[in-house]
Amino acid sequence: MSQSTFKMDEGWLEFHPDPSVPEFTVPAGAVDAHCHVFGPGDQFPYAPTRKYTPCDASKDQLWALRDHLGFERNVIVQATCHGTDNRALVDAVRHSAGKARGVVSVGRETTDRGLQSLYDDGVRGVRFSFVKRLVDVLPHDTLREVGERIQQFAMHLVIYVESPDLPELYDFFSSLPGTVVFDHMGRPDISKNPDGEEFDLFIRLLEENQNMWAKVSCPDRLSISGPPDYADVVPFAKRVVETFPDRVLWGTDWPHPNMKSHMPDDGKLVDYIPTIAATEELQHKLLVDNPMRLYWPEECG
Ligand code: 0GY
Repeated sequence: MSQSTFKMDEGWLEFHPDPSVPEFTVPAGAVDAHCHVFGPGDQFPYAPTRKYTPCDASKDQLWALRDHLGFERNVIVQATCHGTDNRALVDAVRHSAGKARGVVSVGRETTDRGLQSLYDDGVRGVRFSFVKRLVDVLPHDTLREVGERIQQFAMHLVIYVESPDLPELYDFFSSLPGTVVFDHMGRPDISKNPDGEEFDLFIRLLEENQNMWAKVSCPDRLSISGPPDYADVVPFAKRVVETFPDRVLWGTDWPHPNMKSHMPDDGKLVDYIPTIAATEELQHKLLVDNPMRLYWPEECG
């Protein structure tokens, strides 16, 4: 992969060059609701505040993966390596022929006019990270202010947080307006019991707040037992899918930033889906109905 101005971090794992064809056929109209584009850095520079420099991962490579896996649409999520400069993401969404939506990262300096312009480009959500290794400042105040301002545009919040930090953030998250989506099930500690105290708290958060959704993505990030079936993550994701069938989303997380243990085969990640959503009905909700309702409501009749 060519890369000139920016050199990817030492030891950076690049996305799988040749993912397998999945054995599981996703339903027609399926949405990959969590993926990223990186650069290309020469065209869309990485942020000076970034905590990592990835390999470039372009929109055309993302469309190729989408087609290879049998998906129809993407939700592209701003990663912290691009900070609040959403140009790479917006460029991808604009060139997607309506097949992608975006979730950006913005600061309080973004005006309502700026939010409107992002909405017009296909952006439907704003993401805030509470993962300490990825950000310099935890974004409570900005999140509250921006979270209130985006309601007028029918945009929603996306939050990235890790399970040890949930207890102290529980009340804050519960007070947020509108739809709130949690990345990767709030990153549970998979060495713990899926019916234990820690994961119960995440389940309770969604039970008590009907406005909250969860992405049952990234078994590769959470698993200790590892690929290809990520068996230890299954009971966690299955519990979320079966408890909240109308409030779950799934995504590849391509190009899998910051993976240290291995690089997943995206085809095998698709084969993981029926292990957490066992029936056709659950699969359809997870991959089509739910993401369409959140990201393309105008097509839902
Ligand atoms: C992810 C995972 C990570 C990174 C980011 O915004 C990001 O930089 O999302 C991570 O390092 O856990 O959600 O794809």
